[in-house]
Amino acid sequence: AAPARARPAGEAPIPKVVTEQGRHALLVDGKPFLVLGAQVNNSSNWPAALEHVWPAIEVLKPNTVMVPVAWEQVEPEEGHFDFSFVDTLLAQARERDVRLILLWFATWKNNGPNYAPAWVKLDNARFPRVVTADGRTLNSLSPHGQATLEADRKAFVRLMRHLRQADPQRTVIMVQLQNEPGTYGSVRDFSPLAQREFERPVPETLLRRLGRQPGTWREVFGADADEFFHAWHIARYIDQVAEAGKAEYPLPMYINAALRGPFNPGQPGQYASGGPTDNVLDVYKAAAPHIDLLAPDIYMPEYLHYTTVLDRYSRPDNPLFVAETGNRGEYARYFFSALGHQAIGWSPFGIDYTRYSNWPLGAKAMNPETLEPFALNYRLVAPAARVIAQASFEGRVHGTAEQPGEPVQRFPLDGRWNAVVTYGVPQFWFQGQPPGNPEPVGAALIVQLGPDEFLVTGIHARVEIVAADPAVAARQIYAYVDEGTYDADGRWRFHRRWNGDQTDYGLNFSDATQLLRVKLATY
Ligand code: N0T
Repeated sequence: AAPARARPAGEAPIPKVVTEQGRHALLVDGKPFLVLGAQVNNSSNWPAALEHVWPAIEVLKPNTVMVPVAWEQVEPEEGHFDFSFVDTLLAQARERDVRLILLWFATWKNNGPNYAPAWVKLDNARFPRVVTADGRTLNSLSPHGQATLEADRKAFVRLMRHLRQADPQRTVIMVQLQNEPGTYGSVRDFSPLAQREFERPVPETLLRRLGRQPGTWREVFGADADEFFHAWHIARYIDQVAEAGKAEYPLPMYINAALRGPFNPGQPGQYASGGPTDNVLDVYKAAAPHIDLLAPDIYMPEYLHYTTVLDRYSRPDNPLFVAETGNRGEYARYFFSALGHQAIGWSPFGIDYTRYSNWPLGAKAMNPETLEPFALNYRLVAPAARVIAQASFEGRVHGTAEQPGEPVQRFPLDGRWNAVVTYGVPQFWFQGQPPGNPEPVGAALIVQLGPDEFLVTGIHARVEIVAADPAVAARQIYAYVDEGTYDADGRWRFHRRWNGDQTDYGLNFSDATQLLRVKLATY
């Protein structure tokens, strides 16, 4: 039978997010793709800034660069569109063979409309802002402004229409809608417009999703009513923008979250109220069916905080994508934790040489030394990225990062085999209590390739794979431990075989770029 909708020869399939059995993949060129990301700084969305972007990209070697496209730059005057920056960016990305994720900075860029055109952000009557309970007007646009929605949506539709015809190569693989939406300083809008809405019954879709009985927002949600209401309306607003954009060009679309603390969240308004924080993910899922995923921006260096956030955003109904993370060295190892949580991608923030630093969130200075631990991640994983993305879709990827004070980590692989990862021991032999690394820089990745075969890599870690059955463990040996890499067509290229000292005391990784194919056996 002929395909339902034939594509012109040479045109690549449109990227999409797929879910099977609660596991996810981002398909690029029709196959699972792992985003090895790099996000540029907030003001690097101009042609003159790009010359300071690429030198950092050449050091880090991501496969995807994340760049803002500001509403103010594409529609400086109402109805007059200018996509010249997008075209420049597309051409330069293609020259460097990287994909792009575009960030639509519009109604909300961290609470405020600073990236909206002057004709929007200076017209409070037409585009109303959030009003607090005590009557103050905040610099955060209200999700209840119909004219605001229409204007944002119209501009976004034009952007997607432009991309559809300017990018048959699918250089752009995903689009972020807004940036860390939500409101600081008030749980919601209390303007008369919003208040009327608040007194209406909770929408049926939301009741069904959460299994609640009908009533007003206050009746149904009690103390959470104000925040859930704001989240619902921001999510509905963004979903309508996404829906219209997808009607032009259905790229995957996501919303990123300014997180609240996983254990001590504080009050909505202290964190971005109405954004996709961990307590309102279900509200967003109900309100925004055109959004493929909700992505955490993780600026919490502490192990339990970081990994708890990964847990909460990696769900059968939500592919994990770490849209931003700090670019300080201590964050680098969490790339492996993200892979262990089935991430479709991960991206440090602030990757360019524009001489800006968001310290203390990130590093004090951006330079090749700062980039090195992140570059090591990508050197290790890039050749196997397609293999990993496919394996992740099938639940065969295990990744972990070093936790201070926990120098030994044990976890099951497939039921037959367990992993033991040890930090801070020498490569040759060792007895006693492992000390952990002087700084917690260690990480490990184990991808199951077959019943007894694994792809293994790591950073400052010793990895052992031990049979779960002690009788098997007593007789286990390596059939082989082969160091090599994958070529561009995904074929394994053998470099050398590890044996003797290199295998007698586990598989010891340093900061060398080493990828192993390990086959276990018993005698
Ligand atoms: C991020 C970035 C950029 C636990 C900060 C993080 C980016 C935005 N916001 O450089 O502005 O566009 O998404 C907010 C983190 C708040 C502090 C959390 C401390």
